[in-house]
Amino acid sequence: RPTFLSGIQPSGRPHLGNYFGAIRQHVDSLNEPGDHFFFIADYHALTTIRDAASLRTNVRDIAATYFALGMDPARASFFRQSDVPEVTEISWLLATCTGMGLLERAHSYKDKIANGIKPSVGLFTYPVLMAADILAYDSTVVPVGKDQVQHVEMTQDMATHFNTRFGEVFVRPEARLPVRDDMAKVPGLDGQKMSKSYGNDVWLFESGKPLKKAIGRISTDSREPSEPKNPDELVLVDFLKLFLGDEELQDWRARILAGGESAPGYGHLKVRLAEAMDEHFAAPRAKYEELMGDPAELDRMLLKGAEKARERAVKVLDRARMACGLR
Ligand code: AQP
Repeated sequence: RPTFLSGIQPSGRPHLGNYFGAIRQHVDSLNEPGDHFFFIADYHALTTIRDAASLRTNVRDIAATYFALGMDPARASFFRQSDVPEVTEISWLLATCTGMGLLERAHSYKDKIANGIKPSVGLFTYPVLMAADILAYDSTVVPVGKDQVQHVEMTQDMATHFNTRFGEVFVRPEARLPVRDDMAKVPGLDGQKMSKSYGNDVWLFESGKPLKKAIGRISTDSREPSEPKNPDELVLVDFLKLFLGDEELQDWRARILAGGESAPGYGHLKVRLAEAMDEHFAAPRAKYEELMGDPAELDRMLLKGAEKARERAVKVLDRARMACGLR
């Protein structure tokens, strides 16, 4: 019986990349038989959020977003990472078997450094805590976006290192990407990977004027609409692909490619994108707003979700402690 597990950081409001790369897959996976664990990675978020009130608000924001988008607490344990403190102990056990070289190869760490982010030790050891998150529940399927695949592979390595030393304790997980490649790595407004920490993201429930403003920032060039263009080179078309039906998308693509009188300008495409996105999220946005009105209920739902998760993690930690001689 498979165990699905994934997490999301409450490091800001979830963006379109989080939605298409992760949240949607998580909600869809509830239709597959198995056990389902999804969590809000608040320990991880401490590497970037240093303010208690913001962290609490962000956690509720992510919870309301998931519940509004169809996360069903009757079918999944949806919880706060820090409500299962066993993962921090598992993380230590894994750290003692993990070579520095493995962590030094992490792309996400290297990209953040290259983007001028000053690293803490916590940011460096992030993949070890993530491995503990996955291994703590005997997870077998980890639905993530492309940027997280390397971290799941590192988890496999850590599980193997531990098991080789101490016996079969941890179950080896596999990453699962969205079927569509454009959803596995959603571009940001500047064409790079959409990421909260790069400031090129769009909140998935953005609407009205702020949405138009965000979409207005999608990078374009100064070519005239009448000039024929390759639609596959336009970031704007990458965004349209996420929201339009195939027939409409092919029509826009053909008109961009042909150029001339009937070719759409970038402004025209941006208006259509704002409209399609607004409409796509209209119903969950209303639900999200309603849920955000009752923070105590959100907290209660998260605590309830942690019960089953903790039960499972306690067992796995017990196994690991016994295997390495701590008991
Ligand atoms: N651009 C993206 N396209 C597809 N999937 C994405 N994910 C993130 N960005 C994209 C997926 O979202 C899930 C949760 O991500 P996270 O918030 O835990 O961490 P992250 O990957 O580090 O997301 P960000 O926005 O890039 O956050 P920062 O800037 O704080 O690091 C993961 O499954 C991820 O693959």
